[in-house]
Amino acid sequence: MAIAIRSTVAIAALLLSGAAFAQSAKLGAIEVSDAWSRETPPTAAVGGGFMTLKNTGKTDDALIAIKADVSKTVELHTHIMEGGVARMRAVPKIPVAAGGSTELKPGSFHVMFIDLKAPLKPGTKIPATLVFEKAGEVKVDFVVEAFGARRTAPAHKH
Ligand SMILES: [Cu+2]
Repeated sequence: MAIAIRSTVAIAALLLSGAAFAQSAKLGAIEVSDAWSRETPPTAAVGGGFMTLKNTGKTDDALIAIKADVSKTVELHTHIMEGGVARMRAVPKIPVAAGGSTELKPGSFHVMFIDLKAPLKPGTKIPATLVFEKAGEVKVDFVVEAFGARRTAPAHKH
């Protein structure tokens, strides 16, 4: 019981801090951090997933798929400018260069949860499995944040 209470407090503290959403997973050369999503209105059919992918190895890798039960399908997307209009487009993979990192963020590469089974609620988590070309599968939880809660620029380090 004491443990359950303590962990609830820890989660609340994390949410209130607004910065350190310490969702981190690692497999081989690939590190996944700061996986987050945004709450959706009741009528929304889609939601986005964002995170930072780091490749500490010497070989280029790429995110090639993602599995999650939160929606009927999940796609990898990017944003492109077409005639001055920003559009989303599905991509077969999101590259993570050797020794580099790729940020999935609004207006750029992102994960798209399509045909949500239920609205995404702040404070909940979306369990998912990322599939990399070389590193294989990495499990990660996307933390759902309240709409407007998320910074648009990288967080300051304290
Ligand atoms: Cu999209």
